[in-house]
Amino acid sequence: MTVRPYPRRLASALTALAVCGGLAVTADAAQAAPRQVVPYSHLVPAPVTASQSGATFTLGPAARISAAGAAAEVGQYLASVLRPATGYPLPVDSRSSHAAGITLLLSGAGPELGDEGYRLEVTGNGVTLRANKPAGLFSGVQTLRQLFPASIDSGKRQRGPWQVQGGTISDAPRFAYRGAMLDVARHFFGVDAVKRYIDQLARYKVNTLHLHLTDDQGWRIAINSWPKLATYGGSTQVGGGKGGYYTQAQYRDLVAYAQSRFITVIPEMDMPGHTNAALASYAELNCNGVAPPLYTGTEVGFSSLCTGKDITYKFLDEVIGELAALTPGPYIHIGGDEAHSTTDADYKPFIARVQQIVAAHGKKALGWHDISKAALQPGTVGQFWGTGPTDANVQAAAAKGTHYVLSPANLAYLDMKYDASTKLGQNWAGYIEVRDSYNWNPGGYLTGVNASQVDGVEAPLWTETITSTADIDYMVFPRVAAIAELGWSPASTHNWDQFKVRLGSQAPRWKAQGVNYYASPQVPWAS
Ligand code: TNX
Repeated sequence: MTVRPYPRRLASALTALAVCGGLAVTADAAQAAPRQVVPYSHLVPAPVTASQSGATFTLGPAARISAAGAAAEVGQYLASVLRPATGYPLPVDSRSSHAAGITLLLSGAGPELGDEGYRLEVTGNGVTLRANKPAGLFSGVQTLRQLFPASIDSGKRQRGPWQVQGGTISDAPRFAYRGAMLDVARHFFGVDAVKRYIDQLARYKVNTLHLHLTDDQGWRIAINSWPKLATYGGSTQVGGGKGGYYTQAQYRDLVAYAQSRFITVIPEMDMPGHTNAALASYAELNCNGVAPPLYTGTEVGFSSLCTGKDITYKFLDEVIGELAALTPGPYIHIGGDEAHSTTDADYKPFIARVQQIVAAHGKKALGWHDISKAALQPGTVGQFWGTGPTDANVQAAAAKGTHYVLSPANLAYLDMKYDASTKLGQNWAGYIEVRDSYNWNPGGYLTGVNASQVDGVEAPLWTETITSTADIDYMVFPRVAAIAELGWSPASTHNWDQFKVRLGSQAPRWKAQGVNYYASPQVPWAS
């Protein structure tokens, strides 16, 4: 097994945690604990409260997982993630208690933990995880995974012992929306790459995957009523490669896979700009009736749907109708960004009408914050991607009650370079080292937007320069863990000096998983 050193300085580090924030950790008990187990101070995201005991639990070859009724699916998931490295059978059944096993219960958690919170209790005899909802058990399972030695994350059998530090953790998220976005339009990524990403996000309690499905360079989802969108509009990508698209069956499979990880998929159809792939596929969508060629460059802002034509709204009604039918989540993302080729006089009524179409299909609209200049319906959410905290249109919309998800491009964008030496990515919003991505407060960031109007955070990965899963890994890790922590952990736990140590402790896990992370010099990486 990978032996994690249990540093002498831990007791003082834990005391510091207890003093500075919501983490109540008993330093004395920590000191008495055996060596070589993962301390609660290494968890990412930081839990609300964590208190270590003197006990240690060892998962043995005869261990069972108890998970009855609605907990059974999470129990099976837990077994499936623990089996490869342990090599143990870990049967899952509904018997109420097991010696030296793991028990998942949908009772006794306490209403303050909400739908996604959990309470984890580890004694010498076993692990008990309680939550109000399966989503909460799933959050707790991610915590438990991080408490096993890092070699638990290997896909191949490793040597134990599989020990877990005893104690109690009580945890629940700060924000309801904790997202990541993947742009599959600039470069297409197939189902397996997206599933891999979903599994990586789930580990850090991210609960929303925004898929940027359409842009100038490609249309990535089959639409039965407008088939050329995918077959022609999806036939290329940035740089001229062959592109691709998801069949509806593949998209449903992705959505179901995400759902099994308690991740909601939000499909984006970007409009009225970023629409060259659609305009190239159907000449009648263009104001002049002429289809432009497919586009494989990286400029933005040159395309627009024809907002004055009736067929545009028939098109949107049919496309949004199919997307809504395929998507169980509450939101359809309508884009709305960088519509530099659409006048304000055309843009505002267009956005008003699109919101009605989305509502008619039973969904709520989410749009890049550019939509704030149009009249927004109650329930429409803006996604802020600016590079500074003050935006007059956002302020005005917020004054009328609009909520926002925060993705400031100079803090949360995963496609910005870390520094001048980063080969991948862009730098129009500046360089974003991991410390920058962590050191801001989503609840208090936007001028004129109350904390109660911030639904959460999202880390977008635009893929103009990203062509492989290794590229995705490199830009996403470690920064997505920082954004995920901002979304989950109480503001009181916010402390870069502690976070960088916890983040550093993830490296052996990423190595065990084969994640191609960026080893930022700001972080003391564990070996
Ligand atoms: C701006 S951010 C865009 C995208 C680009 C990205 C590259 C936003 C809403 N629009 O079209 O891919 O910059 O960083």
